Order: sequence, then C-alpha cells, then structure tokens
Amino acid sequence: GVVPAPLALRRPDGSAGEQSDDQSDDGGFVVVSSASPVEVGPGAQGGAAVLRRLLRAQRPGDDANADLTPPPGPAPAPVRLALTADLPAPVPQPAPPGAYHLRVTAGGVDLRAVDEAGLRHGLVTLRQLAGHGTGHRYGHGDGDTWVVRPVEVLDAPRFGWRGLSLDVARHFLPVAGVVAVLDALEDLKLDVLHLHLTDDQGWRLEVPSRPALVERSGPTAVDGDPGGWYSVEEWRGLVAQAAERGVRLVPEIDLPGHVNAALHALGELTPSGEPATAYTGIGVGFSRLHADLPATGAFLRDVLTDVAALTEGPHVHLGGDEVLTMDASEYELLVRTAADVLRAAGRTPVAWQEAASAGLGPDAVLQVWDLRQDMGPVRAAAASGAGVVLSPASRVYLDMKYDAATRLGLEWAGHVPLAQAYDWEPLAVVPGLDPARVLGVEAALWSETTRSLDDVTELLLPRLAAVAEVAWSAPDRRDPDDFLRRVVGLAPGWDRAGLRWHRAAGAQWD
Ligand code: TNX
Repeated sequence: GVVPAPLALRRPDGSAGEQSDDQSDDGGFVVVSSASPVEVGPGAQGGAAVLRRLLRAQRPGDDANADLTPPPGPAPAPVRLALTADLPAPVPQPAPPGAYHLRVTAGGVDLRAVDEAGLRHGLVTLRQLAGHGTGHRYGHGDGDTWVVRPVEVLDAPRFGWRGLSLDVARHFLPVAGVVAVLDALEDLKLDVLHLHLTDDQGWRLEVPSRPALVERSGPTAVDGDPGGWYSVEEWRGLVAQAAERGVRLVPEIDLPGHVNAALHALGELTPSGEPATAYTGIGVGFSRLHADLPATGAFLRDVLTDVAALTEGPHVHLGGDEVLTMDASEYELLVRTAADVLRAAGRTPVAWQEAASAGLGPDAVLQVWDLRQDMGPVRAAAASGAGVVLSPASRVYLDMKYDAATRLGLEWAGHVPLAQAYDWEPLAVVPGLDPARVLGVEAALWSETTRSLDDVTELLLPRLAAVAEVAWSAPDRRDPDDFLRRVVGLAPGWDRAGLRWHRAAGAQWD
C-alpha cells in the first residue's frame, strides 16, 4: 500500500484495492529497471535523474527474497515523464505544487506532474507499489527492478510544508546519518528538514565569522558523549544531498535562550566576560543572551548573516523558545533584531510560537509546539499575515516514548503511540486560526536520549509515516485502520536501507 495515502488509486478492473500483498493476478505486471527506456518531455529531465537514483538506492538484497528467481515475462517497460499544468480531478484545480498523475499499463509507465517535485512523488509512489523492490509477489534479489501491476494514481499534497525538525545539538548526528534520514524523508514525500543546530550542549555548524563556536562548543554533547559539527564544506554537501531528495534544509540557530554553547565559546557574550562552563545536562531555560552587551548585537548580525548565506531556501529558524529568565521587552528586542538581520540577508524568519508576541512581521513563520500556552498571540500574528507550522507535542514530538516500555525518549508530553501520531486534524490544533495561514506540519525529534542514527530512527519509524500522512493526505482519504494496514508495507524499505524501526503496537508487522 501507499503511504501517505493518495487522492485516488484505481486498478484497471475499477477496484480501489491497494493492499501490497494482494495475490490476485489481474492482467500481468510491468517491470521497471535501469534498463527501462526513459522518455522525458520538456523540463522533465530532473525526473529521469530521480528515477535513476531511486533505482540505484535499492541495494542488492541480502534478505529473504535474495534467492528468488527473477519473474518471467515482459522486458523492462518504457517510462515516460512529462510536465503539465493540467491534471484531472480529483486533483484540485489549479493543481498544487507536487501534484502528479501516474499510470501503469501494459504499454509502460506514464507520469505527468506539475513540477519536478510531482515527478519525484510519482516515482516514490511507484517504488512503494513495487514493495520497495522486494516485491511481495514478484520480488527478486537484484534490487534494482520494480514490478508493478497496472494502476492509476492521482495525487496532490494537502500542505506544502511537510517536515521534520531534528535536534543535532544535544547529540550530534554525523553527515551520513543525516543523509540516511533524508532518504527516509524522500520516501515519505516530506520536503523540509529543520536542523536544530545549536543549544546549551553544543554548536554544530561552522560559522566563518566566529570559528570559536565550533572549536570550543563543537566537541561537547549531553552526558559528555562525543560531539561533532558540520564544516562549511560538509554543510554545503548536506544542502546538495537534501536538494537531490527534494528536501529543503531549514537551519535553526536558537536564540536568545538555549545559548550556553555560544556563551561557552565566546566570553564576550556573558556579563562577566568569562566564558560559561560547558553544559552536558538536559535542563532548559537557564541560558540567555544579554541585549545590553555590545558583543551581542555583533554576534546576532555576523552569525545570522553567515547562516543566511549558507542557506539555499528562503527560511532560517531563530528559535525563540523557552526563555525563562528575561523580561518581555528584552526578549522581544533580541528576537526582533534577529529577524531583522535575517530579513536584511534576504531570508524569512521562522520562530517557535513564544515569539508570536514579538512582532516578527507579517512574512514570518511561527511553529506551534506547546498547546498549554496562550494561542492568542499566534492567532493575532497569523491574522496579520504570518504563516503557521504545526508541531503539537502530544502528536508529533517523536522523542516522546511510544509507551511505558520504550527504551528511549522523554515523557513530558505523555506517550505517543503510532495511532496517536496519526489521528489528529491540523486545522483543529489552534482554534480560530485562519486555515489559509497554516503552511503545514512538522514532526520533531529532540536528541536528549538518542545517541546514534539507530536511536533516532527507532523513535522516528514508523511514527514519521503517520505524520507524513497527516501532512499530505486529504482528510477524506485518511483512515486510522487503513493506515495501520498500509504502514507495514514500508518496513521492507527500512530494512533494505538498514534503518532500525520500532514494531509499534497497533499494526500487524510481519
Ligand atoms: C521542548 S520544543 C523544547 C526542547 C526540548 C524538548 C524535549 C521546544 C521549542 N523546546 O528544548 O528538547 O522539549 O521534548
């Protein structure tokens, strides 16, 4: 089955069935492999590159399917890729970015999409329909062959911002781990990776104007675990790897709280002029910038200008959360200053919901996480034009334990079982919010308890698939029981990619 659920999926016999383990043979199958001839229409070359990458990513199987013999039958079928503004219903009119129309027939694969993102989405769907190349019925071991029964899929995303916020500050995640996460995002049609790059415990991005930030605060992490950071060169590589997967990076420099790593690296940011001691605990709310120190303004200007220059997308996140030791006027001054620096550098500021009252401007984006806080300022900012991204902790904080038995994770927002990450409606999170201002949905994975890629993906998978469907699928296409049946079809792909995942209660894992 396909996750997230498409707008429409039809078999040639007119049925809407899409169980991945359907054993019926209703008219042959179509083989797509690197040997498939690919025809591209004007502007659609990017889709051919995506197809090549997705086929290559199917690593030779060392799983149970490895010794099955290749299926008899047709030679690799042609794949035709084209861009068009014109897609049939139930795709909304005009077709939104990322929309596509996929047809698999005896004559081959026809994929038409409004843009390159749509071509990518259609190809990811095709790969899922083939059971990630493991092919429940026809699979075989060379991995770069997809076998798909005839089908027609019409699809478009509900929201344009479908993201994951990943904390690499409490515990660092090296480049290879981030790339593995990017692969998982692409497979779920997610398009934003928000990286929480700085916090009390460490600073993870080289900033050319302040090399001391990574030199002194790169090596530290929670519990004295090994730290690390991305050099400018590694960061540029990450931006490129993300772009290849259709994912936009949103870097976060958390201000004016959560800054102990900066205070440890740069003594001029503290009132005494002495560097703060490194912090390896998991408390929050104790560190802060000081608006009255001359070094503070220069720090904001230089660091955020450098980070803006390292960002290809429009958005840079300035944090703004959990500042517990500062009066409102100093907080608002610092947050507004940060937003102005970003704007002067040509970027749009994003901030956690606490910054809603600071007057960040009508172009800003606010990220809602804590439903215990007063939503009045968020509603007001949205009414003046700000966008809103929804990350309600009790649904999408995937650092919360699944249940009491989960080995990793925190519990302050309760447990988040798989069904709970799925069964919620974004437009109902902030009552009275203008739906037109809701940009999308972002899951979050804070890394206080996660020390490796395995730890990270054990908490993310399968819940990230639930959040992806909340962000992508139309409300009338969402059904919790159906999701729990379909989500198990993703596990072979995670296994094949070597990603650890959790056998979450509620679904019948093989
Ligand atoms: C709250 S969410 C935080 C983070 C913690 C997280 C742990 C937010 C804006 N701040 O500093 O890591 O809870 O779940």
